[in-house]
Amino acid sequence: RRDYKLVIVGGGTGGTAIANKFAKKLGKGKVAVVEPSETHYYQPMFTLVGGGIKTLSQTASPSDSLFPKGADWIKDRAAAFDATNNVVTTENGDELHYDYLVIAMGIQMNFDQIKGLTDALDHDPMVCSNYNPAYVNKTFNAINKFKEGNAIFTFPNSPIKCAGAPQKIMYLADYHFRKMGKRDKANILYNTSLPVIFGVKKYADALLEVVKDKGITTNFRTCLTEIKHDSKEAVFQNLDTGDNQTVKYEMLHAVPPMSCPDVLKKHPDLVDETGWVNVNKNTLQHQTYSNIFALGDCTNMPTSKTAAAVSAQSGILQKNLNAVMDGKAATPLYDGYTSCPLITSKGKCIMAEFGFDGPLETFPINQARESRLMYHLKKDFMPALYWMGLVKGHWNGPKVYRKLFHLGMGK
Ligand code: FAD
Ligand code: UQ1
Repeated sequence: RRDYKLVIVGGGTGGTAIANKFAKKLGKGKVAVVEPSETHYYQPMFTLVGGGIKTLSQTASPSDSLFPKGADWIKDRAAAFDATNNVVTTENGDELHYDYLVIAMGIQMNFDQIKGLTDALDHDPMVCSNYNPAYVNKTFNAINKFKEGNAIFTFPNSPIKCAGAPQKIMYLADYHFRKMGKRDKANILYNTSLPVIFGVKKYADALLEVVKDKGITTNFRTCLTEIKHDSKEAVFQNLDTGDNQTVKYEMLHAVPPMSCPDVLKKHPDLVDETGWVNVNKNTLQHQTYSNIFALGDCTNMPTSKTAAAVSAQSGILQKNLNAVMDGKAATPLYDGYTSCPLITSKGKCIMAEFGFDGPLETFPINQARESRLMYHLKKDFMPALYWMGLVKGHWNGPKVYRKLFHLGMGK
């Protein structure tokens, strides 16, 4: 049995940021971070690795180097939660007792829910996925090896993190095919389970122009259900009619179905009926347990799951957890801020930024337009903002700059 003032479960983007915000204030040995992985990946860069613009090693850093000195790193997985008695039990059987708990466990990849997908990822060099560091290097290899035929990019039938990533890699593939003189040999298909290309109309309208200009075919409500890599075939289900269609592929970039981690889902008092950690979307406080907060991909907040969202959430969680520790109430501060830098080619980016109610753009320009400056912001500036700002607990999102650029007017 170990006693802590604050236990943080998950030491990825959100958990590391919160650990750094509280370790000094609460003192040595008062904060524990439960995180099994020795390597922390800057996942937003996976798109650029798949697109041959950055390397996998540039995305990785030892978890240890990011955690605060005064906190205890419990290198293990949380296995069970007893929220009534304030205990987290790890797989090794450690019982961590807490006064306050922060859940930041991210989103679970369910590759095995698509028949034949793991097998294809392990054995077919032309089937790839930017959603796992073990497969991300396959993406650029497949783009390079591509000769002719269908290049298929999929979007699963579930919420996912970074909803733009399944199409960003398609635009980078289109760029490389053109550069290598084989674009006319490629039939690029975007097969998405969604009924739209993007959830926010302003950016969806812009992206529909992008796919039209590039000659890409979009198939909506079209869900990958099986890969038969021996015959280079993929099976897609039309989610409206239920009809199945088998399509030949030359290369296929797959995005797995995702869910809240199973360990959380088995606790009905922690998750809502849709299976995500049940927090107040404006305060980040748990709906049932006032000493529990959550942030990031594992939560039920109705906004797009991104590191950019975690940045805004981390500042609000800090304020509200501090208030609750001081015996005060949490304040509704979160507007759903999230951002998705939609790379539309090498050197071009649509910087989507929005909240619960629509666009929340930082810069005083129309961000639905493709921009070279935004591309460099994403490629060259965001990594430093992530490593030195966000995970170290110093970056709470661009809201102050948005206010400044808009001179106090607007949202
Ligand atoms: P994570 O950072 O994933 O951390 C969750 C942690 O919990 C992990 O370290 C995991 O090991 C740990 N964990 C899981 N289970 C347990 C357990 N049982 N016990 C203890 N620990 C556990 N975001 C952007 O803002 N911009 C982008 O352009 C962008 N592009 C992306 C492209 C790709 C291909 C991917 C994969 C992601 C992208 N993202 C992007 C999304 C972004 O990386 C995530 O939204 C963000 O990292 C979420 O932070 P988190 O703390 O919720 O989860
Ligand atoms: C952001 O804050 C962030 O976290 C560091 C990202 O993660 C990689 C982002 O991609 C973006 C776009 C933001 C938002 C920040 C600005 C300056 C628009």
